[in-house]
Amino acid sequence: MSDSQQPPAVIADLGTIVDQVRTDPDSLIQYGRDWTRFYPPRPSAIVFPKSSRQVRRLVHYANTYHLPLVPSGGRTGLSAAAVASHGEVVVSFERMNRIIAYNERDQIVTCEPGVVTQALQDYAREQGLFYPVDFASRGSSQIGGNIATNAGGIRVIRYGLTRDWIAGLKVVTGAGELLNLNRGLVKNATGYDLRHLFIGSEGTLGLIVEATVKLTHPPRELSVMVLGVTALEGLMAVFEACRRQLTLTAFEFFSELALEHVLAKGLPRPFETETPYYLLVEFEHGSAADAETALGIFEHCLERNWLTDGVISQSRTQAAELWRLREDISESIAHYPPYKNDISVRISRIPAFLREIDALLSDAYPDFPVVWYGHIGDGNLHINVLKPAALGLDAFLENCQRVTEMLFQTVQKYAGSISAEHGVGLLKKPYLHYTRDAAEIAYLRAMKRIFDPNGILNPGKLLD
Ligand code: 2HG
Ligand code: ZN
Repeated sequence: MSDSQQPPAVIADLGTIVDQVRTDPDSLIQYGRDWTRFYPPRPSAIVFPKSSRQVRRLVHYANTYHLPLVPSGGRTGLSAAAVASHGEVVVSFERMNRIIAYNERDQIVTCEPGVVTQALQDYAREQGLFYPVDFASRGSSQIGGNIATNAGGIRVIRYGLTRDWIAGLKVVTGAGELLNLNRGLVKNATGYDLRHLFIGSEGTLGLIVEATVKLTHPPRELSVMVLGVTALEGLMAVFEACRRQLTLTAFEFFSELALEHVLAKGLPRPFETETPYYLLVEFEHGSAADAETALGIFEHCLERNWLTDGVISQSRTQAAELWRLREDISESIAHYPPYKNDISVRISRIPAFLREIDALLSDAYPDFPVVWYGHIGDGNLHINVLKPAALGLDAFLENCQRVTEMLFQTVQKYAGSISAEHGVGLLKKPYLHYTRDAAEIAYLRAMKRIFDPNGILNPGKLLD
Protein backbone atom coordinates (compact mmCIF):
# COMPACT_ATOMS: atom_id res chain seq x y z
CA MET A 1 0.00 0.00 0.00
CA SER A 2 1.26 3.46 -0.86
CA ASP A 3 2.00 5.56 2.19
CA SER A 4 2.29 8.92 0.53
CA GLN A 5 0.25 11.55 -1.22
CA GLN A 6 -0.41 10.85 -4.89
CA PRO A 7 1.34 12.83 -7.66
CA PRO A 8 -0.40 16.22 -8.19
CA ALA A 9 -0.87 15.63 -11.93
CA VAL A 10 -2.67 12.31 -11.30
CA ILE A 11 -4.97 14.03 -8.80
CA ALA A 12 -5.57 17.03 -11.08
CA ASP A 13 -6.70 14.76 -13.93
CA LEU A 14 -9.36 13.15 -11.72
CA GLY A 15 -11.37 16.31 -12.45
CA THR A 16 -11.80 15.10 -16.05
CA ILE A 17 -13.44 11.86 -14.84
CA VAL A 18 -15.80 12.74 -12.00
CA ASP A 19 -18.09 15.67 -11.24
CA GLN A 20 -16.07 17.16 -8.44
CA VAL A 21 -12.68 16.71 -6.76
CA ARG A 22 -11.91 18.25 -3.40
CA THR A 23 -8.49 18.64 -1.80
CA ASP A 24 -9.17 21.38 0.78
CA PRO A 25 -7.98 20.51 4.31
CA ASP A 26 -11.47 20.43 5.89
CA SER A 27 -12.79 17.96 3.31
CA LEU A 28 -9.70 15.77 3.63
CA ILE A 29 -10.32 15.47 7.37
CA GLN A 30 -14.08 15.07 7.12
CA TYR A 31 -14.09 12.45 4.36
CA GLY A 32 -10.89 10.71 5.43
CA ARG A 33 -12.32 9.16 8.57
CA ASP A 34 -15.27 7.30 10.03
CA TRP A 35 -16.53 7.22 13.63
CA THR A 36 -13.34 5.54 14.86
CA ARG A 37 -10.89 8.11 16.11
CA PHE A 38 -7.64 6.15 16.25
CA TYR A 39 -6.38 6.77 12.69
CA PRO A 40 -5.36 10.22 11.42
CA PRO A 41 -7.17 11.05 8.16
CA ARG A 42 -4.70 11.67 5.32
CA PRO A 43 -6.35 11.15 1.93
CA SER A 44 -4.93 12.76 -1.24
CA ALA A 45 -8.33 13.86 -2.54
CA ILE A 46 -12.06 13.25 -2.37
CA VAL A 47 -13.95 12.51 -5.59
CA PHE A 48 -17.71 12.74 -6.09
CA PRO A 49 -18.92 10.61 -9.02
CA LYS A 50 -22.46 11.15 -10.31
CA SER A 51 -23.03 7.96 -12.29
CA SER A 52 -21.92 4.36 -12.61
CA ARG A 53 -20.21 5.40 -15.84
CA GLN A 54 -18.04 7.86 -13.93
CA VAL A 55 -17.30 5.18 -11.30
CA ARG A 56 -16.18 2.80 -14.02
CA ARG A 57 -13.90 5.36 -15.60
CA LEU A 58 -12.50 6.15 -12.18
CA VAL A 59 -11.67 2.51 -11.53
CA HIS A 60 -9.93 2.20 -14.92
CA TYR A 61 -7.93 5.33 -14.13
CA ALA A 62 -7.03 3.99 -10.67
CA ASN A 63 -5.78 0.75 -12.22
CA THR A 64 -3.63 2.66 -14.70
CA TYR A 65 -2.00 4.88 -12.06
CA HIS A 66 -2.09 2.44 -9.10
CA LEU A 67 -4.33 4.84 -7.25
CA PRO A 68 -5.80 3.35 -4.03
CA LEU A 69 -9.54 4.11 -3.69
CA VAL A 70 -11.48 4.18 -0.40
CA PRO A 71 -15.28 4.02 -0.87
CA SER A 72 -17.16 6.32 1.45
CA GLY A 73 -20.84 6.31 2.46
CA GLY A 74 -22.05 8.09 5.60
CA ARG A 75 -18.77 7.17 7.40
CA THR A 76 -20.63 6.03 10.49
CA GLY A 77 -18.61 2.79 10.67
CA LEU A 78 -16.81 1.78 13.83
CA SER A 79 -13.98 -0.40 12.46
CA ALA A 80 -12.14 2.10 10.25
CA ALA A 81 -13.18 0.43 7.00
CA ALA A 82 -13.82 3.88 5.46
CA VAL A 83 -10.68 5.55 6.82
CA ALA A 84 -8.09 6.93 4.39
CA SER A 85 -4.84 7.54 6.23
CA HIS A 86 -2.28 6.59 3.56
CA GLY A 87 -2.81 9.09 0.77
CA GLU A 88 -5.74 7.23 -0.82
CA VAL A 89 -8.46 8.84 -2.94
CA VAL A 90 -11.81 8.76 -1.15
CA VAL A 91 -14.81 8.00 -3.38
CA SER A 92 -17.86 9.67 -1.86
CA PHE A 93 -21.25 8.43 -3.06
CA GLU A 94 -23.02 11.45 -1.64
CA ARG A 95 -24.05 12.66 -5.12
CA MET A 96 -25.34 9.29 -6.24
CA ASN A 97 -28.35 9.53 -3.98
CA ARG A 98 -31.39 9.06 -6.20
CA ILE A 99 -34.21 6.60 -5.84
CA ILE A 100 -34.25 5.24 -9.39
CA ALA A 101 -37.42 3.12 -9.56
CA TYR A 102 -40.13 1.56 -7.46
CA ASN A 103 -41.98 -1.56 -8.52
CA GLU A 104 -45.23 -1.88 -6.60
CA ARG A 105 -45.98 -5.45 -7.64
CA ASP A 106 -42.54 -6.73 -6.77
CA GLN A 107 -42.35 -4.50 -3.67
CA ILE A 108 -38.79 -3.55 -4.57
CA VAL A 109 -37.07 -0.21 -4.83
CA THR A 110 -33.96 0.44 -6.88
CA CYS A 111 -31.67 3.17 -5.67
CA GLU A 112 -28.20 4.64 -5.89
CA PRO A 113 -25.72 3.84 -3.08
CA GLY A 114 -25.72 7.32 -1.53
CA VAL A 115 -29.38 7.18 -0.44
CA VAL A 116 -29.48 7.77 3.32
CA THR A 117 -31.04 4.93 5.35
CA GLN A 118 -33.76 7.17 6.78
CA ALA A 119 -34.66 8.46 3.31
CA LEU A 120 -35.18 4.86 2.19
CA GLN A 121 -37.28 4.14 5.30
CA ASP A 122 -39.38 7.27 4.63
CA TYR A 123 -39.79 6.34 0.97
CA ALA A 124 -41.00 2.86 1.96
CA ARG A 125 -43.50 4.43 4.40
CA GLU A 126 -44.85 6.69 1.64
CA GLN A 127 -45.64 3.52 -0.34
CA GLY A 128 -47.46 2.07 2.71
CA LEU A 129 -44.55 -0.35 3.19
CA PHE A 130 -41.57 -0.77 5.51
CA TYR A 131 -37.78 -1.02 5.20
CA PRO A 132 -36.96 -2.73 8.48
CA VAL A 133 -33.18 -2.50 8.81
CA ASP A 134 -32.68 0.22 11.41
CA PHE A 135 -30.02 1.69 13.70
CA ALA A 136 -29.17 4.90 15.54
CA SER A 137 -27.10 6.23 12.59
CA ARG A 138 -30.13 6.07 10.26
CA GLY A 139 -29.93 9.82 9.62
CA SER A 140 -26.46 9.72 8.05
CA SER A 141 -25.57 6.14 7.08
CA GLN A 142 -26.09 5.31 3.40
CA ILE A 143 -27.50 2.21 1.78
CA GLY A 144 -24.23 1.52 -0.10
CA GLY A 145 -22.26 1.53 3.15
CA ASN A 146 -24.93 -0.58 4.84
CA ILE A 147 -24.55 -3.18 2.09
CA ALA A 148 -20.76 -3.04 2.10
CA THR A 149 -20.79 -3.77 5.84
CA ASN A 150 -23.92 -5.96 5.93
CA ALA A 151 -25.25 -3.62 8.61
CA GLY A 152 -27.40 -5.12 11.38
CA GLY A 153 -28.88 -2.90 14.08
CA ILE A 154 -31.85 -3.09 16.41
CA ARG A 155 -34.41 -5.25 14.57
CA VAL A 156 -32.26 -8.15 13.39
CA ILE A 157 -34.10 -10.49 15.76
CA ARG A 158 -37.24 -10.09 13.67
CA TYR A 159 -36.10 -8.92 10.23
CA GLY A 160 -32.51 -10.08 9.76
CA LEU A 161 -29.53 -8.16 8.38
CA THR A 162 -29.11 -5.86 5.36
CA ARG A 163 -28.15 -9.00 3.38
CA ASP A 164 -31.71 -10.30 3.71
CA TRP A 165 -33.18 -7.26 1.96
CA ILE A 166 -30.96 -6.98 -1.10
CA ALA A 167 -32.66 -8.40 -4.18
CA GLY A 168 -30.16 -7.05 -6.69
CA LEU A 169 -26.83 -5.26 -6.89
CA LYS A 170 -24.82 -3.51 -9.55
CA VAL A 171 -21.14 -3.28 -8.76
CA VAL A 172 -18.02 -2.11 -10.52
CA THR A 173 -15.31 -4.61 -9.64
CA GLY A 174 -11.71 -3.65 -8.93
CA ALA A 175 -10.96 -4.89 -12.45
CA GLY A 176 -13.46 -2.37 -13.84
CA GLU A 177 -16.25 -4.75 -14.92
CA LEU A 178 -19.86 -3.73 -14.27
CA LEU A 179 -21.74 -6.70 -12.78
CA ASN A 180 -25.54 -6.83 -12.60
CA LEU A 181 -26.26 -9.38 -9.85
CA ASN A 182 -29.56 -11.19 -9.23
CA ARG A 183 -31.69 -8.47 -10.91
CA GLY A 184 -34.41 -8.37 -8.24
CA LEU A 185 -35.31 -12.05 -8.50
CA VAL A 186 -36.84 -13.91 -5.57
CA LYS A 187 -35.62 -17.26 -6.88
CA ASN A 188 -32.48 -17.74 -8.91
CA ALA A 189 -30.70 -21.07 -8.60
CA THR A 190 -27.98 -20.52 -11.18
CA GLY A 191 -24.87 -21.22 -9.19
CA TYR A 192 -22.68 -18.98 -7.04
CA ASP A 193 -24.59 -15.93 -5.83
CA LEU A 194 -21.98 -13.21 -6.23
CA ARG A 195 -24.39 -10.66 -4.79
CA HIS A 196 -23.75 -12.12 -1.36
CA LEU A 197 -20.00 -12.01 -1.85
CA PHE A 198 -20.14 -8.25 -2.30
CA ILE A 199 -22.46 -7.75 0.68
CA GLY A 200 -20.18 -7.30 3.69
CA SER A 201 -16.99 -7.13 1.60
CA GLU A 202 -16.19 -3.62 2.93
CA GLY A 203 -15.45 -2.16 -0.49
CA THR A 204 -12.49 -4.48 -1.06
CA LEU A 205 -13.90 -6.31 -4.11
CA GLY A 206 -16.06 -3.76 -5.91
CA LEU A 207 -17.88 -0.42 -5.69
CA ILE A 208 -21.66 -0.67 -5.33
CA VAL A 209 -23.33 1.62 -7.86
CA GLU A 210 -26.96 0.48 -7.57
CA ALA A 211 -29.03 -1.62 -5.18
CA THR A 212 -32.47 -3.19 -5.47
CA VAL A 213 -33.99 -3.42 -2.03
CA LYS A 214 -36.99 -5.43 -0.86
CA LEU A 215 -39.72 -3.79 1.19
CA THR A 216 -42.27 -5.45 3.44
CA HIS A 217 -45.48 -4.71 5.31
CA PRO A 218 -45.12 -2.60 8.44
CA PRO A 219 -45.52 -4.34 11.80
CA ARG A 220 -48.64 -3.79 13.88
CA GLU A 221 -48.41 -1.26 16.74
CA LEU A 222 -45.16 -1.68 18.71
CA SER A 223 -44.84 -1.49 22.49
CA VAL A 224 -41.64 -1.08 24.45
CA MET A 225 -40.83 -2.36 27.94
CA VAL A 226 -37.73 -1.42 29.90
CA LEU A 227 -37.03 -3.95 32.64
CA GLY A 228 -34.60 -3.80 35.56
CA VAL A 229 -32.61 -7.05 35.75
CA THR A 230 -30.96 -8.12 39.00
CA ALA A 231 -28.03 -10.16 37.61
CA LEU A 232 -26.40 -11.28 34.36
CA GLU A 233 -28.03 -14.70 34.71
CA GLY A 234 -31.50 -13.14 34.48
CA LEU A 235 -31.00 -11.63 31.01
CA MET A 236 -31.50 -14.75 28.95
CA ALA A 237 -34.07 -16.22 31.34
CA VAL A 238 -36.24 -13.16 30.61
CA PHE A 239 -35.49 -13.59 26.90
CA GLU A 240 -36.82 -17.14 26.92
CA ALA A 241 -39.95 -16.04 28.76
CA CYS A 242 -40.58 -13.18 26.30
CA ARG A 243 -39.90 -14.92 23.04
CA ARG A 244 -42.17 -17.82 23.82
CA GLN A 245 -45.23 -15.58 24.06
CA LEU A 246 -44.54 -12.30 22.27
CA THR A 247 -43.66 -11.37 18.70
CA LEU A 248 -40.39 -9.66 19.48
CA THR A 249 -39.05 -6.92 17.19
CA ALA A 250 -36.08 -6.01 19.42
CA PHE A 251 -34.42 -7.43 22.52
CA GLU A 252 -31.65 -5.13 23.74
CA PHE A 253 -29.69 -4.81 26.96
CA PHE A 254 -27.52 -2.21 28.72
CA SER A 255 -25.80 -1.87 32.05
CA GLU A 256 -26.40 0.68 34.82
CA LEU A 257 -23.11 2.35 33.84
CA ALA A 258 -24.35 2.70 30.25
CA LEU A 259 -27.62 4.16 31.54
CA GLU A 260 -25.77 6.68 33.72
CA HIS A 261 -23.98 8.08 30.66
CA VAL A 262 -27.27 8.59 28.86
CA LEU A 263 -28.93 10.10 31.92
CA ALA A 264 -26.04 12.59 32.16
CA LYS A 265 -27.30 13.97 28.82
CA GLY A 266 -30.58 14.88 30.49
CA LEU A 267 -32.86 11.90 29.97
CA PRO A 268 -34.99 10.71 32.93
CA ARG A 269 -34.50 7.31 34.60
CA PRO A 270 -37.09 4.80 33.34
CA PHE A 271 -38.08 3.99 36.96
CA GLU A 272 -36.68 4.64 40.42
CA THR A 273 -35.08 1.28 41.19
CA GLU A 274 -31.44 0.95 40.15
CA THR A 275 -30.43 -2.45 38.81
CA PRO A 276 -27.10 -3.67 37.38
CA TYR A 277 -28.68 -4.40 33.97
CA TYR A 278 -31.67 -3.34 31.93
CA LEU A 279 -33.53 -4.91 29.04
CA LEU A 280 -35.39 -3.04 26.35
CA VAL A 281 -38.00 -5.34 24.85
CA GLU A 282 -40.01 -4.24 21.82
CA PHE A 283 -42.91 -6.37 20.66
CA GLU A 284 -45.90 -6.28 18.36
CA HIS A 285 -48.99 -5.17 20.16
CA GLY A 286 -51.96 -6.17 18.08
CA SER A 287 -54.64 -6.28 20.77
CA ALA A 288 -55.27 -5.78 24.50
CA ALA A 289 -54.40 -9.46 24.94
CA ASP A 290 -50.76 -8.73 23.99
CA ALA A 291 -50.51 -6.13 26.78
CA GLU A 292 -51.88 -8.67 29.23
CA THR A 293 -49.41 -11.28 28.04
CA ALA A 294 -46.56 -8.82 28.57
CA LEU A 295 -47.82 -8.08 32.07
CA GLY A 296 -48.04 -11.80 32.81
CA ILE A 297 -44.44 -12.30 31.68
CA PHE A 298 -43.33 -9.39 33.84
CA GLU A 299 -44.99 -10.93 36.92
CA HIS A 300 -43.57 -14.37 36.16
CA CYS A 301 -40.05 -12.86 36.00
CA LEU A 302 -40.61 -10.77 39.15
CA GLU A 303 -41.63 -13.89 41.10
CA ARG A 304 -38.36 -15.57 40.11
CA ASN A 305 -36.35 -12.49 41.11
CA TRP A 306 -34.97 -12.03 37.61
CA LEU A 307 -36.49 -8.53 37.58
CA THR A 308 -37.14 -5.90 40.20
CA ASP A 309 -38.94 -3.19 38.26
CA GLY A 310 -40.14 -2.23 34.82
CA VAL A 311 -42.14 0.14 32.66
CA ILE A 312 -44.25 -0.34 29.54
CA SER A 313 -44.88 2.38 26.98
CA GLN A 314 -48.38 3.84 26.83
CA SER A 315 -47.86 5.81 23.62
CA ARG A 316 -45.55 6.05 20.62
CA THR A 317 -43.91 9.09 22.17
CA GLN A 318 -43.14 7.19 25.34
CA ALA A 319 -41.83 4.23 23.34
CA ALA A 320 -39.50 6.58 21.46
CA GLU A 321 -38.29 8.09 24.77
CA LEU A 322 -37.53 4.64 26.15
CA TRP A 323 -35.62 3.76 22.99
CA ARG A 324 -33.35 6.75 23.56
CA LEU A 325 -32.04 5.10 26.74
CA ARG A 326 -30.52 2.42 24.52
CA GLU A 327 -29.90 4.22 21.24
CA ASP A 328 -28.10 7.23 22.74
CA ILE A 329 -25.47 5.18 24.61
CA SER A 330 -22.91 5.10 21.82
CA GLU A 331 -23.01 8.86 21.33
CA SER A 332 -22.97 9.58 25.07
CA ILE A 333 -19.58 7.87 25.49
CA ALA A 334 -18.03 8.83 22.13
CA HIS A 335 -15.86 11.60 23.60
CA TYR A 336 -13.71 9.27 25.79
CA PRO A 337 -12.87 7.74 23.18
CA PRO A 338 -14.03 4.20 23.88
CA TYR A 339 -12.25 1.04 22.77
CA LYS A 340 -15.02 -0.98 21.15
CA ASN A 341 -15.63 -4.68 21.07
CA ASP A 342 -18.55 -5.98 19.02
CA ILE A 343 -18.72 -9.70 19.64
CA SER A 344 -21.29 -12.46 19.24
CA VAL A 345 -21.93 -16.07 20.14
CA ARG A 346 -24.95 -18.28 19.54
CA ILE A 347 -27.72 -17.30 21.93
CA SER A 348 -27.68 -20.74 23.59
CA ARG A 349 -24.10 -20.00 24.65
CA ILE A 350 -24.73 -16.48 25.97
CA PRO A 351 -25.22 -17.34 29.68
CA ALA A 352 -21.93 -19.26 30.05
CA PHE A 353 -20.11 -16.80 27.79
CA LEU A 354 -21.32 -13.82 29.84
CA ARG A 355 -20.11 -15.40 33.08
CA GLU A 356 -16.70 -16.06 31.62
CA ILE A 357 -16.10 -12.68 30.04
CA ASP A 358 -17.49 -10.84 33.07
CA ALA A 359 -14.82 -12.51 35.21
CA LEU A 360 -12.15 -11.86 32.59
CA LEU A 361 -12.96 -8.18 32.12
CA SER A 362 -13.29 -7.39 35.86
CA ASP A 363 -9.89 -8.95 36.34
CA ALA A 364 -8.21 -7.44 33.28
CA TYR A 365 -9.63 -3.92 33.56
CA PRO A 366 -9.76 -3.20 37.30
CA ASP A 367 -9.23 0.53 36.65
CA PHE A 368 -11.08 1.14 33.37
CA PRO A 369 -14.85 1.65 33.23
CA VAL A 370 -16.38 -1.04 31.00
CA VAL A 371 -19.76 -0.21 29.47
CA TRP A 372 -21.91 -3.17 28.41
CA TYR A 373 -24.80 -2.99 25.99
CA GLY A 374 -26.00 -4.55 22.76
CA HIS A 375 -28.41 -6.73 20.88
CA ILE A 376 -28.43 -9.59 23.33
CA GLY A 377 -31.39 -11.29 21.64
CA ASP A 378 -29.05 -11.81 18.64
CA GLY A 379 -26.16 -12.96 20.86
CA ASN A 380 -24.39 -9.66 20.11
CA LEU A 381 -22.63 -7.61 22.83
CA HIS A 382 -21.06 -4.16 22.48
CA ILE A 383 -18.37 -3.93 25.16
CA ASN A 384 -16.94 -0.43 25.32
CA VAL A 385 -13.86 0.27 27.44
CA LEU A 386 -13.51 3.93 28.43
CA LYS A 387 -10.16 5.70 28.53
CA PRO A 388 -9.40 7.25 31.94
CA ALA A 389 -8.63 10.96 31.40
CA ALA A 390 -5.16 10.72 32.97
CA LEU A 391 -4.01 7.92 30.67
CA GLY A 392 -2.40 8.65 27.26
CA LEU A 393 -4.11 7.25 24.15
CA ASP A 394 -1.21 4.97 23.18
CA ALA A 395 -0.92 3.41 26.64
CA PHE A 396 -4.70 2.94 26.70
CA LEU A 397 -4.76 1.25 23.30
CA GLU A 398 -1.84 -1.01 24.21
CA ASN A 399 -3.67 -2.14 27.31
CA CYS A 400 -6.91 -2.73 25.44
CA GLN A 401 -5.20 -4.70 22.69
CA ARG A 402 -3.62 -7.01 25.28
CA VAL A 403 -7.02 -7.68 26.88
CA THR A 404 -8.66 -8.02 23.47
CA GLU A 405 -6.42 -11.02 22.71
CA MET A 406 -7.72 -12.71 25.88
CA LEU A 407 -11.31 -11.73 25.12
CA PHE A 408 -11.06 -13.07 21.58
CA GLN A 409 -9.56 -16.34 22.80
CA THR A 410 -12.76 -16.75 24.79
CA VAL A 411 -14.85 -15.77 21.74
CA GLN A 412 -12.97 -18.45 19.78
CA LYS A 413 -13.58 -21.02 22.50
CA TYR A 414 -17.31 -20.35 22.19
CA ALA A 415 -17.11 -20.44 18.34
CA GLY A 416 -18.24 -16.81 18.21
CA SER A 417 -17.44 -13.76 16.08
CA ILE A 418 -14.91 -11.01 16.85
CA SER A 419 -17.09 -8.62 14.85
CA ALA A 420 -20.81 -9.26 14.90
CA GLU A 421 -21.99 -6.23 12.94
CA HIS A 422 -19.32 -3.49 12.88
CA GLY A 423 -17.07 -5.16 10.31
CA VAL A 424 -13.31 -5.68 10.29
CA GLY A 425 -11.74 -2.66 8.55
CA LEU A 426 -8.38 -1.75 10.07
CA LEU A 427 -9.40 -2.11 13.70
CA LYS A 428 -10.25 -5.80 13.80
CA LYS A 429 -7.98 -7.03 10.99
CA PRO A 430 -5.26 -8.39 13.33
CA TYR A 431 -7.86 -10.59 15.02
CA LEU A 432 -9.63 -12.12 12.02
CA HIS A 433 -8.05 -15.54 12.65
CA TYR A 434 -10.03 -15.89 15.89
CA THR A 435 -13.20 -16.27 13.83
CA ARG A 436 -12.03 -17.44 10.37
CA ASP A 437 -9.62 -20.33 10.01
CA ALA A 438 -6.47 -20.27 7.86
CA ALA A 439 -7.96 -22.14 4.90
CA GLU A 440 -10.93 -19.77 4.83
CA ILE A 441 -8.68 -16.69 4.96
CA ALA A 442 -6.61 -18.09 2.07
CA TYR A 443 -9.81 -18.36 -0.02
CA LEU A 444 -10.77 -14.78 0.93
CA ARG A 445 -7.36 -13.58 -0.28
CA ALA A 446 -7.74 -15.51 -3.54
CA MET A 447 -11.15 -13.88 -4.14
CA LYS A 448 -9.67 -10.46 -3.51
CA ARG A 449 -7.06 -11.13 -6.22
CA ILE A 450 -9.73 -12.19 -8.71
CA PHE A 451 -11.99 -9.15 -8.31
CA ASP A 452 -9.28 -6.59 -7.63
CA PRO A 453 -6.09 -7.86 -9.28
CA ASN A 454 -4.13 -4.63 -8.80
CA GLY A 455 -5.26 -4.14 -5.21
CA ILE A 456 -6.70 -0.66 -5.76
CA LEU A 457 -9.91 -1.10 -3.73
CA ASN A 458 -9.74 -0.21 -0.05
CA PRO A 459 -6.23 -1.66 0.35
CA GLY A 460 -5.24 -2.77 3.84
CA LYS A 461 -8.84 -3.22 5.03
CA LEU A 462 -10.18 -6.57 6.16
CA LEU A 463 -7.14 -8.50 4.82
CA ASP A 464 -3.51 -7.76 3.98
C1 2HG B 1 -25.33 0.24 18.63
O1 2HG B 1 -25.85 -0.86 18.68
C2 2HG B 1 -24.26 0.46 17.59
O2 2HG B 1 -25.67 1.18 19.35
C3 2HG B 1 -23.01 1.08 18.21
O3 2HG B 1 -23.95 -0.72 16.93
C4 2HG B 1 -22.37 0.18 19.21
O4 2HG B 1 -21.13 1.97 20.15
C5 2HG B 1 -21.16 0.78 19.95
O5 2HG B 1 -20.29 0.01 20.37
ZN1 ZN C 1 -25.16 -2.39 17.48
